[in-house]
Amino acid sequence: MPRSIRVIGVPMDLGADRRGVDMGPSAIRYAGLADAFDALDYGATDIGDLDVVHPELGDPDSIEPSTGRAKYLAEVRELCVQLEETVAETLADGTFPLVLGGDHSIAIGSVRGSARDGDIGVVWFDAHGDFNTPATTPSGNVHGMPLAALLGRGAFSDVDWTTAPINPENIALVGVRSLDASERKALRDSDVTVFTMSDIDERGATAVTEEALSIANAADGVHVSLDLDWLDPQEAPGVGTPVRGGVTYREAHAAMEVIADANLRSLELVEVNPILDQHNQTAELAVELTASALGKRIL
Ligand code: NNH
Ligand code: MN
Ligand code: MN
Ligand code: MN
Repeated sequence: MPRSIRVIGVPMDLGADRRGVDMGPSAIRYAGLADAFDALDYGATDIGDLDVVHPELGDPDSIEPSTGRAKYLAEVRELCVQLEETVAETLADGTFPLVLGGDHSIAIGSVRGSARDGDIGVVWFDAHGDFNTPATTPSGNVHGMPLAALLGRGAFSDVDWTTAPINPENIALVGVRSLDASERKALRDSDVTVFTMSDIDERGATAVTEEALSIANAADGVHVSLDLDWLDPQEAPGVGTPVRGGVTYREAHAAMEVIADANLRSLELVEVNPILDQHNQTAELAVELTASALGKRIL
């Protein structure tokens, strides 16, 4: 990957019910992101935050999908178009996009941007499947749907997210432990590979991440999308939808050290919610895991 990083903040909370995740980019910066780059010998430029409309100014139902519901779809889509542009431009300039969320709906923009001029795969670290569609979602929250949107599933074709920028055979989900019933069925019927927490229990975080990377290995590299709720809530309490039984601190670092050896094209960290956090520990963890993914070693 290039030795120069561009940090892109996305203070988005329209895709999730819990307000506060819009402060994620600020909390991650405050936790010492810039210093982490210095220690790694990376050049980094922070371009600040993209513009996200406030929930009070948007209309959750301005777009009614042909089937089901997706709250703030118009606003999420507009932001994702902006983010897609920014990520594609960052890559075209020969720099590495590091996207700070915000809720996970922003991955629609980051992945589309990363895939625009390249053939890429995706490794998605998450407690959840993020594979709902407007028809199957129990919540109406787009942050539970980005993978489905990226594959043009369900009513997402209504808003031109039709052409799949990525191949389901090049997508691996890692750390899953919470699936809604119809989401589970859709995943089982898809070509997406799912590594559950049981796989990590049995084979270890390193082996599972290596296999996930071999699945996501495409000609132009891998996009890694890291939802902090992938970790156990004891390590990462500052997330909107915590699920017990996640990876430990050490397992998370071990997985990121495997990522560091891969052909990494773009990276995003999402769902850090400072309002629900304890002393910014989840944001600090996000910084540490970023450093590990970018090559930081103990010795
Ligand atoms: N599956 C639930 C939904 O679709 C929760 C999704 N929440 C997440 N996903 N944080 O990563 O609403
Ligand atoms: Mn806000
Ligand atoms: Mn997610
Ligand atoms: Mn999640």
